[in-house]
Amino acid sequence: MPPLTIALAGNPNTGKSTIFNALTGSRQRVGNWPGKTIERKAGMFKHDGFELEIVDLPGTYSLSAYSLEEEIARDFIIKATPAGVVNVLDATNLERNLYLTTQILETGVPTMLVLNMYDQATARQYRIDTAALSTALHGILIVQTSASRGEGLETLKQTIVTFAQQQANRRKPHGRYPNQPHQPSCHV
Ligand SMILES: Nc1nc2c(ncn2[C@@H]2O[C@H](COP(=O)(O)OP(=O)(O)OP(=O)(O)O)[C@@H](O)[C@H]2O)c(=O)[nH]1
Ligand SMILES: [Mg+2]
Repeated sequence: MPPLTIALAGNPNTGKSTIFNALTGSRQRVGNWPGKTIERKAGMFKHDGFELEIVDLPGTYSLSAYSLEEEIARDFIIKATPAGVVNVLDATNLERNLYLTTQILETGVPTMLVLNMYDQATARQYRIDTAALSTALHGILIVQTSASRGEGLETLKQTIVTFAQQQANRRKPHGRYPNQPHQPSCHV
């Protein structure tokens, strides 16, 4: 089976590429989006025997398709239907960043959140109730990172594997009920 694809999405300058580099290392392919002059980066992420393709989407404030970046991000999420979206947010500016999150969630594509720039949020003495945010978003997986300092990246890698495994199980026929005993079929 080919590896699942996960898209990294978020506002500009939230640390997506820093996270992309940390996840994929040197296993990257750089090109352009078809018909566009904007760079497309994809790479392989391997952790705990699990392999995924990660695509670094251009930074966008929304999926409205008013700009080339928004069109690329929107088309990738809606038309290429990745197995999941890892939405990277700037933890110092959650209110603005969560606008894109709501639009991504509306697409119905499984999503997890990364609250990056956590060092900056801590320096400003912001207190973020991650558990409450997760509950408000129906139990969405959330990880806190300071990617440029390498903080939280191990937890992020582990959580991405958990997230991707959830999506892989959803895609398997009968994957939701692996322990259900075989039911004899009913002949009428
Ligand atoms: N303080 C701090 N800086 C960070 C963190 N993560 C990334 N940065 C810095 O933030 C800047 C932007 O990071 P990028 O990874 O290029 O962000 P991006 O989301 O890919 O940006 P675009 O592709 O332009 O949308 C860089 O200078 C990073 O070093 C973090 O957790 N804390
Ligand atoms: Mg980038």
